[in-house]
Amino acid sequence: GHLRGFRGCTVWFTGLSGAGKTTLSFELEAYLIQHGIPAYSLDGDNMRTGLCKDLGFSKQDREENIRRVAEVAKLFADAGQICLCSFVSPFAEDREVARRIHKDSDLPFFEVFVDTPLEVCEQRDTKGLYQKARKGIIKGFTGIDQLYETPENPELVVKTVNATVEESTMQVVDMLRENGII
Ligand code: GGZ
Repeated sequence: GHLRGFRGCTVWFTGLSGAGKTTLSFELEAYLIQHGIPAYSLDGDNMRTGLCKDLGFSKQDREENIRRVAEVAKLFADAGQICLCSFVSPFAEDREVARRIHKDSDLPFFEVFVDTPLEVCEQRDTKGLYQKARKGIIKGFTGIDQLYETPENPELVVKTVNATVEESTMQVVDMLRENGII
């Protein structure tokens, strides 16, 4: 569509399990909605239970997961939404595919690296997954026995250690303002 108040875009949060991606995305979604800006969050919980339920965590499956998510995000962005995607997305080439899918449709794409050290994520271990990965009960866990490729040129780096969720949220809001999205 061409007549709308807000330009849609995708904000892509990448980082380790437990880094705070979904927490940040939900806080940002609430902020945007409160300000009358349409926003919608995608994450493993709503994608891997439906559209991506045939996929696991091998490199190949993650690649396909990210591709599908990016195609869905593109549609939300094209519909004028700020689509907030929270996926570990550990591989740089998959994140580049997500970016390309948006660029090819002239839709703004912002990669946000939620930079929380592995030690902190493992300490938090909100879902007990790191413990299971350490014991070998879960195989191919990002940061333990599978790679996380640190983003080299993200639009924004958010460090969650020594920052409140509100502060981190405002960092992303400022980025959206500086880029004329809101
Ligand atoms: C990483 C895993 C794995 C493995 C299950 N590796 O903290 P969470 O629980 O909610 O976030 C993780 C989520 C990762 O799914 P994504 O769709 O974001 O992954 S990717 O972008 O790489 O496709 C974690 C849980 O699922 N989880 N097994 N092996 N995270």
